[in-house]
Amino acid sequence: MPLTVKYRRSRRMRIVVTVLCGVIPIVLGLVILCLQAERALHISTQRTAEEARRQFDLMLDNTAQAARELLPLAGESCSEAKLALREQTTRRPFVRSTNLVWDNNLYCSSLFGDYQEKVNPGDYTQGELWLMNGNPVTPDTALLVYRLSAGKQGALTTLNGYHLSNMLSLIGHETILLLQVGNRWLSADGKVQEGALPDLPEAQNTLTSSHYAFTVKAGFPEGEVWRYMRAEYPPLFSLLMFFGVVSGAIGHVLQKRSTSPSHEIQRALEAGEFIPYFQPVVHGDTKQWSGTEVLMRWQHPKEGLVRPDLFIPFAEHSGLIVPMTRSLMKQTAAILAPASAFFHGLFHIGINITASHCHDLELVEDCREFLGAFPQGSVSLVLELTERELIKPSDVTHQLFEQLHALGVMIAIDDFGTGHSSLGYLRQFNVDFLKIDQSFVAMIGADALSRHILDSIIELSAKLDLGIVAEGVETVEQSDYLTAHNVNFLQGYLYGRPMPGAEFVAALSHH
Ligand code: G
Ligand code: G
Ligand code: MN
Repeated sequence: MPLTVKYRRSRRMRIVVTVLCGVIPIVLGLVILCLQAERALHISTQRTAEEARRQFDLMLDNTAQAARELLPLAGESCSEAKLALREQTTRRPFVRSTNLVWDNNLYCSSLFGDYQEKVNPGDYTQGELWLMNGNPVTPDTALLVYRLSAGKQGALTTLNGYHLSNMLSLIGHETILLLQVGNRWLSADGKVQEGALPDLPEAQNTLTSSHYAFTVKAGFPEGEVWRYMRAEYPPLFSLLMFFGVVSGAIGHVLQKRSTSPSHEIQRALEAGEFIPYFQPVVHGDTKQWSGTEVLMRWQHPKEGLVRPDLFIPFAEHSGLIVPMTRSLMKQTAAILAPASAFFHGLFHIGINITASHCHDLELVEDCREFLGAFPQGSVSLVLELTERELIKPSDVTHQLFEQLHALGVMIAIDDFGTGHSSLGYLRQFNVDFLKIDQSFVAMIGADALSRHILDSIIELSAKLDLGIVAEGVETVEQSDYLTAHNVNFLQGYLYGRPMPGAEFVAALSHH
């Protein structure tokens, strides 16, 4: 049955929606936290790079100042200049050595005095800075050489690499920080390497000095964002989890609340909660059980037994009344067919139908199947159509009622007297029974006028040759009155209340 599949899918759907309600805020929150962590790391590397650039600028200012003071001495003999060279190395904290150059020839050094070495300006980035991996004096310590020249005069001052790598590790104690000069770069471990700066996996920031020919780069190793989140955000993670659970719970509750009546009816139909109750109909003269009206009840798991007035309107509205009635007919056949031996003559079984049953010919098949469940000629199926909402005649309804009659199914107008069906209407649908509404039966013994209306109805049905059933018979007085007026069938609490199938079959076998 398509209803079954639809119901299962929507149940799974509900679980999916609940899980999504819980998971989406958590995922969104994690994404936001991740972006926030990336931003925080980026700000951190930006600050680190700025601070490193500022410190290196200051150190180079100091080194360049030494070179500026010595440049005028270039060309003088080394023995005269060497004291001035040594004074600079002593006075300036970062300067390791100073040298004088004449015509690209290093001829005087603070360390060795007279000296001879070729100077190649091409070694210097922008003719100004050269990052070396050491020199013959200290082969393992990096050096940064600053070159200043004017015509043939030149001065070289060297900055101790120890200070540089120390600065790299102090400023970037949690960050990877690198200093690049030309095609060489220095890391915090004091090693100088050839080539372009490596890419740093997270939050990379590169800054170039506006005063000297160097660049610094700051960044973090792979996975730093996650490490940062784990270190900084545990309280936020707990909060996210809490929101996820609350949101999932709200989603769950809202879905439960938003189940529409028709959805709930669909569920009940699938669960087999709609069951038939049976109220006996007795012969007017003998008071023997001549049949039954099948009345639907909803055995609700929480609400208990629900009366049809409370759910039939919803069932009709959603079109579910058709499969519900089909299920009711199947259950009725299963309950009553095995008891057919207790039927006295032709047993009338009344089933209530509504206008929705008359839109197509499906009902014919349902009735055929129903009758097929009983021994041939043992039952007469009576479809009760309430007078309160009459169906409109059309090609389909004519066909439907013709085929029903061909099957031997009878038609009763239920609650007769409460609506306004014309004689033409009764003839058009080939009506077989009128069920007098219980409000008229209740008038018996009241005033003369009410009794007059009742008498007219009985008279009318006799003239039209229609069977007549009086509903709601509660007293012996009513029963006697109706019998005296030749009402063929009686139904009411006086003879039996609507009862479950097993009880009805048991009572039937005793009558
Ligand atoms: O037995 P009871 O009080 O529950 O019936 C209340 C109303 O519900 C009656 O008008 C009766 O005709 C209607 N009813 C009972 N069972 C069915 C049913 O199976 N189909 C329809 N359409 N109406 C029903
Ligand atoms: O389909 P219909 O409207 O005829 O359904 C009959 C309705 O009348 C059902 O709700 C049934 O429970 C109710 N009923 C049946 N017998 C009596 C009776 O004797 N007195 C009263 N008050 N209600 C009855
Ligand atoms: Mn009825």
